[in-house]
Amino acid sequence: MRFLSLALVAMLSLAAHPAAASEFKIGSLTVETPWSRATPGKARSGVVYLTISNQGNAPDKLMSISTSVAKRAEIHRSQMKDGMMTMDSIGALTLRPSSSVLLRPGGLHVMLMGLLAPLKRGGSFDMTLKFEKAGSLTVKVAIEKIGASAPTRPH
Ligand SMILES: [Cu+2]
Repeated sequence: MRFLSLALVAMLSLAAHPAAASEFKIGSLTVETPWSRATPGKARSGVVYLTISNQGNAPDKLMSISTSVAKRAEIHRSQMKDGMMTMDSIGALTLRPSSSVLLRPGGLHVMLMGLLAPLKRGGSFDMTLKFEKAGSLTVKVAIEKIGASAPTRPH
């Protein structure tokens, strides 16, 4: 009986693990829940969303992004202009002290340009964020289904 309950606890913790929200830290910065969308066969671009929090008391900047799944990665901002959704590359992203920046559908996002292979649902890839002060941080990006509007959340 004791063995059985221990086995059950082990199984439950294994099951809970992949659903845990992903979090990556460097210095006073935390990157939460990086996620992307699966892409159809011939797509040349992809998108990544995440949240960056700066718990420190000095500003930092996200300077550049790189990943082995695409030739280039840029920070973009989507916005409505004259009734049309447009997006612009914004260069570096300022991270104010004691605040969070959300990259999410309809707003800021990381644009992957020149995808080298389709992004497959359920998979993941590494992406490296280079910050002006904190340095480089590699995060694991989870790939959700095509057209997903939010990451899969643990229940
Ligand atoms: Cu874009």
